[in-house]
Amino acid sequence: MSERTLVLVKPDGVKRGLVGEVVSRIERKGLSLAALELRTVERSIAEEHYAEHKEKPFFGELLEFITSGPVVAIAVEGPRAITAFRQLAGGTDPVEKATPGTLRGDFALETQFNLVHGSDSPESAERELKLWFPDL
Ligand code: IDP
Repeated sequence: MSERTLVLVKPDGVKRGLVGEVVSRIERKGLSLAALELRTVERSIAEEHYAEHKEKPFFGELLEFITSGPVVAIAVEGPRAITAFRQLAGGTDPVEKATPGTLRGDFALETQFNLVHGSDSPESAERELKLWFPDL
């Protein structure tokens, strides 16, 4: 059974030229791309995207960061795509939680600048895909 998940290459990943690396790992895993777009995020979309973190102390910085430059938004499709991409990404803290071999484990050092986003559940995936790709 196929499912879809929302992946973002965050502004740090785009600035560092790591879009190809992220897309390559998604494709090598066997997942496919249902939609892909380079986009600078409006603040309102960023706020909705990260609504669950509204009360967190890092919310302000997170919004500044995610709107600081273009991101690449990707609708990724395949069997267990949500979990499959979370495994490719690695844990949120790229040093303590993400292991080498994962995107964050291989390419990131700071929790905020952790390169990629991936939806964390079927409910989040549905909500986030509607927000980023309403016509998909
Ligand atoms: P996830 O991206 O692995 O699902 P979440 O806990 O949903 O992790 O956090 C969303 C994003 O917020 C993280 O990817 C990271 O960029 C940022 N973030 C999370 N925790 C912190 C923190 O303690 N300080 C700064 N930024 C954080």
